[in-house]
Amino acid sequence: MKDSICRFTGRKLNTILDFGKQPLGNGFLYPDQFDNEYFFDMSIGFSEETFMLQLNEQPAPEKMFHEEYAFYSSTSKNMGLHFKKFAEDLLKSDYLKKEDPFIVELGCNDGIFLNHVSKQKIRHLGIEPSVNVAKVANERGVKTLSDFFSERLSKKLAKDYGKVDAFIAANVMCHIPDLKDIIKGIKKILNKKGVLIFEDPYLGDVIQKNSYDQIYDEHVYIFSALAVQKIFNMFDMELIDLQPQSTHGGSMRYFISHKGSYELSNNVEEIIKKEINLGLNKESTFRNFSTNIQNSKIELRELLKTLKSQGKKIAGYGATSKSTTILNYCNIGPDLIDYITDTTPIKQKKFSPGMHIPIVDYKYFKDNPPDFAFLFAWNHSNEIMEKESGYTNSGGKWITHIPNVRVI
Ligand code: JHZ
Repeated sequence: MKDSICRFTGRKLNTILDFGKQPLGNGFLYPDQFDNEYFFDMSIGFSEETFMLQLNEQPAPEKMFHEEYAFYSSTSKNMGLHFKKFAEDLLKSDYLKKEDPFIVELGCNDGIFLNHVSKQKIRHLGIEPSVNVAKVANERGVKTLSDFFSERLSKKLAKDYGKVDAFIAANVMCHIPDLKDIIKGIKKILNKKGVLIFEDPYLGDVIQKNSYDQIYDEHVYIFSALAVQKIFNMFDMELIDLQPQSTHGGSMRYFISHKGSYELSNNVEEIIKKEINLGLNKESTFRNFSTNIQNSKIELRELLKTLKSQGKKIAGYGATSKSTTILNYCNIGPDLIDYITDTTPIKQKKFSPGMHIPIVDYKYFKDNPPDFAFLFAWNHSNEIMEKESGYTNSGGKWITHIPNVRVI
C-alpha cells in the first residue's frame, strides 16, 4: 500500500486502509461516458501528530466541483430546517452584536443558509465554485461569487468588501486539501473579534457507527476536535467552542477565533476528553476501524447475494455520494441492486459512478417498489421513514450497514 504525506506536517502518513480504484462520489454519468470514466486510488492515512484522518490522494478540485455538480443542499426538508436554525442562532449570537455585521459563507451551495441572512438584509457574500449551484443561490437573492477561496482571494475580498465578522462553512472545510492556505486566508479577512464557524461530518460518529461511506473523493479530511484544535493552533487561532449536530449522520460545529479573543467554552475540554477515551488520538483505533470496514464489506455482500439468490428485488434509496464508496468498495453492481431512486433531477436517467446502476426518479420507486430498499441516505432516515411509511407498512423492507449490516 502506498503511504502519503500529512498535509500539515509534511511527514509520512501511515496508511490505514486501501479502498482500491474509486470513481468520483458525485460522478453520475451517461452510458456514452462509461469508457472514459475517471478513477483514482483511494486510501486513507492517519497522522498521530495532527490527529488528522486524511485521504492519501485526492482528485483535482476542478474534477469534482464544476458546472454539473450533482449535489444540491436543498433536497432534504430537514437540512433546510437545520440551516434556518443555524442562521437564526448566529444572527442573535454575541458574535454579531455590532453595527452592520458582514457574513461570508464558503461553499454556500444553493443558498440554503445565506438566504435566511439575505432576507434580514444583512451584508453577506457566498463563495461557491460550482457554477450551477451558485446560480441557484444568486437567483434566490443570495449574493454569490463563483470561485475557489484562497489566501489570494481573501486579500481581494477584504479590499472590496471589508473584514468579516462571521465566516461560515458547512460541509466544506473537509473538502479542501490545501487547508493551510484557506486558514491563512480566513485569518487575514476575519475581524479582531470575528469568528469562523464550520461544521462537517464528525470522526467520533464515523468510528462509532462504522460509517466508512463518509470517505470518498470530496472528503479529504474527517475532522475531530483534537485535529481541529491542533491545526488552528499552528496559525495562532483557537478552538473556542464545539456543538455536536445530528446532520449527516453526526457532525460537529467548530467555533474558531484569533487567539485570546474569547474565553473557551467548557465543551472544548469535555469533548476532547471524550475523544481521547475513544482513542481518536491513536493509530490503533484506526487499525480497528479498518478491520470493521473489511468485515462490513463481507457481511453486506453475503446479505445481498443471499437475497438475490431468493429472487428478491433490491433498490437503493438516495444516490448519495456516500453510496459510491459502498458500491465500488464492496463491488456491488446492477447484478445485486436493480436501481437507485433519487429526487435530484440532475442525477436521474444517469448511472451510478463506477458500478453503473441506473438512477431513477421517485415515481419509478413508487410504481416499482422493491422487496428491499438499501438506505443509502441513512443520514436522512427520520425524514425518509416518515415519508415511506406506506412502503414499510405494505411489507417493504429496509437494508442498512449502519452501524452493522442488517435488515430493519
Ligand atoms: P446526502 C453530500 O453528500 C455531498 P451525500 C457533499 N460532499 C457533502 O459533504 C455532504 O453532502 C455533506 C436524495 N434523497 O444528503 C437526495 C432522496 O432521493 O446524504 C440526495 O441525492 N429522497 C457536499 O450525497 C441524497 O438522497 C429523500 O427523501 O452523501 C442525499 O444525499 C431524501 C431526504 C434525499 O449527501
